[in-house]
Amino acid sequence: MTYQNYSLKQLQAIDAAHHLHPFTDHNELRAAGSRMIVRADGAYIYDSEGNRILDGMAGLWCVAVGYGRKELAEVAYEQMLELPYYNSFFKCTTPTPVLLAQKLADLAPKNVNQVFFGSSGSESNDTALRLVRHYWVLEGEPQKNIIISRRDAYHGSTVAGVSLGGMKHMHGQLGGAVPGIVHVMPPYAFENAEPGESEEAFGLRAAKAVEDAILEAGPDNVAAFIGEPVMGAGGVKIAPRNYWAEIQRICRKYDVLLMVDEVITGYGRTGEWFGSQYYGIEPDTITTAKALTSGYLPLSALLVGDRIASTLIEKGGEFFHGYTYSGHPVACAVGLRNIEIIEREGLVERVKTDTGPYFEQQLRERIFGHPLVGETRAIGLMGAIEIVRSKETRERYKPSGSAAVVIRDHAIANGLMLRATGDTMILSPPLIWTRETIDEACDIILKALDLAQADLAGK
Ligand code: PXG
Repeated sequence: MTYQNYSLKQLQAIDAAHHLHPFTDHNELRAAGSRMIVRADGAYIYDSEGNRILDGMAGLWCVAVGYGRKELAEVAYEQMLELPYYNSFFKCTTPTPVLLAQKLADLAPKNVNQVFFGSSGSESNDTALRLVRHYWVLEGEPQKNIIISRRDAYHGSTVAGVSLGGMKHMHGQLGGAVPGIVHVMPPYAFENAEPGESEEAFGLRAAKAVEDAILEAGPDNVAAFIGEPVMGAGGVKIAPRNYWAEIQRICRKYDVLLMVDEVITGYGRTGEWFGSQYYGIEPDTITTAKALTSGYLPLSALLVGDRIASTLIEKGGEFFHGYTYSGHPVACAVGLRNIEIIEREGLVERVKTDTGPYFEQQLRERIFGHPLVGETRAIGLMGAIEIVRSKETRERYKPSGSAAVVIRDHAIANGLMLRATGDTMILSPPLIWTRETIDEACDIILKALDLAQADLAGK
């Protein structure tokens, strides 16, 4: 029996009876009923009521090549018939993870040549944390185990992911984080720069917060720094241009490993294959997931730099870590073909030279002028719109986050799916978007802003 035999109301009732959604107020959802997305094609998703919605979030930052790619379905089908599953434990492996690892090593910064597979970004951040701490044990410095992260960082929802992340509300529900993780100021100029402070000065000050934390803990106790090249779920917070080079300099100075989380920025989003390349850094670990398969199947890959890899291989013995689905043959087959599509269609280059700059320009020239907007910013196809009550003072509507939700709901009702996080609207569309799609999205955003302005009058 297929879902088409059920009415929306029936599906919503079954959903309420049995299905716990992620990041959800379950009581509130049960009162409202969920939105049922039933199919998708290219840049559009369709709900059960027949509404066509332009997907400004690429699913959840992942559907890089857009929906309805027959060749991804075919490659999965063929691999399932040939070999649906075998593991990579006990000196075995299968062909597709081998070839995908080679491909990723090829695309990654030149110091990064090894790959450890998982099924989600959270899992791969667990791998990264374990690997980095294991590295220092192998190097004879087991006390070097503190990790420096940033407030508002998102590194996943497992215990290690939440601990690495800097989301206060998530820490509050953890009942005890993984010990030894310290959080410092994020490089978020819109809220954290002093009046009159230049972008460059703020970039140096935000990087200095990392250096201060290293010095406070004692460099001999610090294993690594972790950060997203662009903070995604935290609100598309784009660091000043000089921040990452400075972070790398500080890490090298104190012999601290550099871990980057490219679960969102990996595979073309910034207009380079990796955000690390955009910022010209050579990290020791790069966590990736999402666009690796364009979300068609779950797959993540921790890319491991030569420094850690050579110690692991030469001094390691057995590293007691791995997942049933590490190197899943079907997911890796889809990953390989997905990357082939991105290459064949020149999507990374197109984001870099055409759609990315156009997106930034349209946000600035068309959206920034609206009275509710305090700032727009974008990098590649990743953008943010800051919602304010006063453009001049950057005062926000109260309670925090209330205005952005109104705008989001108007945008969805008018045919554009986008996110509200706190007081920031977020866009992270499929890399197949064209200038025309960007125009269409901006038209809807402007309409939603106007409607919200009327709703918010007097608030
Ligand atoms: N790191 C980063 C940078 C992420 O964005 C993860 C790790 C965890 O990946 P998995 O595959 O375990 O979910 C993510 C995931 C949001 C949102 O609200 C963002 C993510 C996941 C769910 C919601 O923007 N990013």
